[in-house]
Amino acid sequence: MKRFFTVLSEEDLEDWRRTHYSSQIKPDLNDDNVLVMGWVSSIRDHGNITFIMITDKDGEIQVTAKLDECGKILFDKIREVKEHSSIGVKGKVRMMQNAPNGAEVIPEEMKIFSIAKKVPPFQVYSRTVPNIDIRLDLRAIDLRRKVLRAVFNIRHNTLNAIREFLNKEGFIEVNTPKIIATATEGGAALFPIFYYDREAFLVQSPQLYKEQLTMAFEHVFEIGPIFRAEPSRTMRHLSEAISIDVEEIFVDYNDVINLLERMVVYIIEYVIKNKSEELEVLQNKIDKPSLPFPRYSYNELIELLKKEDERIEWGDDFSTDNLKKLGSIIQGYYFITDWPSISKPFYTKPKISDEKLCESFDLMYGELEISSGSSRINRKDKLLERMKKQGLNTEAFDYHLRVFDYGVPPHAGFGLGLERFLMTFTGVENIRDTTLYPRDKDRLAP
Ligand code: AMO
Repeated sequence: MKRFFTVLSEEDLEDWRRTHYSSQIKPDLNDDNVLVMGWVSSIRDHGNITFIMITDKDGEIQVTAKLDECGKILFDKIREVKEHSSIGVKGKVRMMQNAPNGAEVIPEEMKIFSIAKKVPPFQVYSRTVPNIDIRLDLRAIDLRRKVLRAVFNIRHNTLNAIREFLNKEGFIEVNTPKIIATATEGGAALFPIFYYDREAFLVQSPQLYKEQLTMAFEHVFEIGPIFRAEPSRTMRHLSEAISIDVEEIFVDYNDVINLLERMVVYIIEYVIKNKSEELEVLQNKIDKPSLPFPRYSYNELIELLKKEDERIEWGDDFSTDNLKKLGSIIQGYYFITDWPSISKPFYTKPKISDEKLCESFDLMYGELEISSGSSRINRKDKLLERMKKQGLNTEAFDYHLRVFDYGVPPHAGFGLGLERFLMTFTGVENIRDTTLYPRDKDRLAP
């Protein structure tokens, strides 16, 4: 049979409006007229029958065009459509066991809103694509891949769970400045920026603001960006990450450890309940972790690592090799508590029984640190003393220190890195795939 190549033209939306999403195209709609829209994720041409998969936010719709059913003009037009094009199809639903949700659409009219003019340098159907930079260069298209849509749907669900959990616990959500005057997290480098005629910085952590806000609101949380000038490219560092910051009063680090582990379990239960399909796409079976998570003191782990012939001295932070070793011995979520005072930022409260140690913790998942927190110093003289010990210019912190003249209550809190936390239950190995548009030393666009 002679095939005429249609020159496709792009059409306007006009009065076309979607009547159903893919999730609604089911056998119970058999024979109903529908109008579906989305992007073309695959085309299979078998001569007299062509299958087009339209993908929308919920999933896929199979459109089955047969020459003898839809007529030559429409049939030829359908055969010319390219993957990724944005289209709308009017037609009738027909039961079809092998189609997604057990039903397909028999086309009667089609509009091509936008034609894809290029073939992307990766397949949307493949689970993994070798070079992440090729994907990141065309991230909006990369995000059309099923695995990544599953990851970001789970991310959305995780944020809902966090808000629901903290609401129930009596926390209020706040937003604090992202342009700041001074550093808070000693080791991590700052990004300087121009602020009118002065130098300012992008925030490393909402630490000091969340502490101050507990004076009026008692229990606060923030979900917001933190910026860290990380010199090296690793699978677990971003220059811009999202931190879940929590702070509350009249509690110490043990109380927030309990809160954090309950929150982790709440989120995982929530995701298992609401996002089972997405977890299946990721081929990631997760079990609800049991409470309480194991707790190890820093001193205990130093002993353990020394027994394993690891290079580490008391007072050191764990090196990448040390963490790998720990991860091979301890799986799942666990806490490392009571760190040396010198290894934690100035606001961390030393232990009353032994000032060399502080009331602090990290939440780990194997070798990955996902959160840290502590009891905070709430007395001005102690805070000044510790700042001086750490060689900080106390005058630069005047805006913060003056608050301590007005009775700051005992308080404690933590920061949980959202992207790293997501890695622990999505099975994603590179942190760049738990953030939409990752930033690192070499990447500033898209
Ligand atoms: P910390 O500096 O340990 O603590 O950061 C808290 C958590 O944030 C995440 N995180 C990062 N994630 C990706 N890329 C990065 N470059 C990066 N840096 C940090 C980690 C980390 O555990 N103010 C304290 C928190 C507190 O005590 O409340 C703080 O910022 O998951």
